[in-house]
Amino acid sequence: MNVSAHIEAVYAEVCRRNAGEPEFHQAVGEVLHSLAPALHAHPEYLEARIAERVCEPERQVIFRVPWVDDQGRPQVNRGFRVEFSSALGPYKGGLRFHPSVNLGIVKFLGFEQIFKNALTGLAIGGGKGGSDFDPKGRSEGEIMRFCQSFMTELYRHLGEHTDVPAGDIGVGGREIGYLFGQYKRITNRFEAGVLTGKGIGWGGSQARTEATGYGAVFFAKEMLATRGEGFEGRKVVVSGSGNVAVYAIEKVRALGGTVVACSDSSGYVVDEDGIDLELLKGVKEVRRGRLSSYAEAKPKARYSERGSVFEVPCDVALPCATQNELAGQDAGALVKNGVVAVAEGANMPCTPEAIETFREAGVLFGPGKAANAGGVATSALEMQQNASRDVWTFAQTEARLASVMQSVHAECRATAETYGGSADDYVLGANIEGFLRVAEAMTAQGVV
Ligand code: NDP
Ligand code: 2IT
Repeated sequence: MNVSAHIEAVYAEVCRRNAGEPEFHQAVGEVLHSLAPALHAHPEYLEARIAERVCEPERQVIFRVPWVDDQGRPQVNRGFRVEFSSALGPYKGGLRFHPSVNLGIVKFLGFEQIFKNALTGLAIGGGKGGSDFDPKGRSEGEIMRFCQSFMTELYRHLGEHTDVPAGDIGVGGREIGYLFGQYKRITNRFEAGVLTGKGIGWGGSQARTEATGYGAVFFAKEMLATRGEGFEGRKVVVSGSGNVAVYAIEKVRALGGTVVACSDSSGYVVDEDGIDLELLKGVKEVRRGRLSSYAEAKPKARYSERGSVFEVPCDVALPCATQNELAGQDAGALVKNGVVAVAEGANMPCTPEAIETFREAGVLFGPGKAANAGGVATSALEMQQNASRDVWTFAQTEARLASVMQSVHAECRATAETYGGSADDYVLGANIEGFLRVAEAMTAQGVV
């Protein structure tokens, strides 16, 4: 069989059967187009039609989320949970609350999650969910009522051995608290392992809040180390200013780098002294404000609503906001300014054109399913603590996170080389390694 032609046929069929879902096509395309060497080496996976089967979610749930706003007016949103693959463990992946959420976005995120979770080596399947609810400008009461209504439907699909959500864009510790409270009330069970990202005092893990941002920096550190370099003295640009971005900034600073710029969906701020983390946390986490008020509080910093944060010269770029935020033109600007490494803290932030630009320029590129795996890996560590009714220290948990990121990095390089690529081809390594782990389990478990 001509493997490349077969892959093209599978991809065309996925696009046809999932019309109008461009992000899902993009995520599937990226994985499928890495798989030819793996399918050559493993004809049994071709025979078992693993690629075709893994692109079809095991279950997709779409539901109405009615709630009442502060003015007493009924509101309605749409809720989603796509349970993509349980080959390696219970469905695992975050919930996103953002007005842009639709089925195609949830499917792209769920698909990425399958291979990311496989790379962690921690027995978790892949899933994702969320809603087109927009939390911006909503009161505490509205957020709580929305979360309660969302969970009133979602709870029947969850369970510590079935499906375990966590946070993502628009869902942090506050929302997980309200979701957990409602789950507990409906089921009359304190089932700690049903959600991750919980508060430290009631089943949460130390270092889960920090894990995605820290993990992305650990991954970038490993990439730099392959060239005998590190973060010390390096200029770094981080996009976004949410959970992932804030803790990426914190870890870059701890490793001696300087984060000179970060952003939100309205604009970006440049602070050549290095982003003031206490000020940023105050603006974003405490007051839930806009990044523009960072510059108001610090006149030396420059805030801009025009152009892109990736035009700011840097040695390392960490896109930590959202999908397709870094396009070909941004990649061109980064390369022109001499960027050495790019690691994706967000899911699929770089467009295919941007990735190609980095590849041609020899820039080290860490794809999200490897570079941001630290968040979900630490969620799996939270599940371990819940299952054993144990509580680990921050240092213990961070050390496990660091070692997971080191192995993900090393395995991507080794697999890329085994399958005929350069060790620097993290895209090839991550896609093949993630796929092989899932394919092996799917084959062993039969046609289910
Ligand atoms: P947050 O909601 O905490 O922060 C999101 C940040 O991204 C905000 O600064 C937000 O700006 C910005 N942003 C969101 N949408 C857009 C947009 N359309 N254009 C430009 N900026 C945008 O989310 P997280 O930090 O948790 O998530 C960030 C990324 O990391 C996502 O891709 C997520 O899937 C991924 N991720 C998250 C993990 C986690 O553990 N939380 C784990 C692995 C990956 P604004 O406030 O203006 O909306
Ligand atoms: O994209 C991701 O990996 C997450 N949002 C975290 C998922 C999780 O279950 O911790």
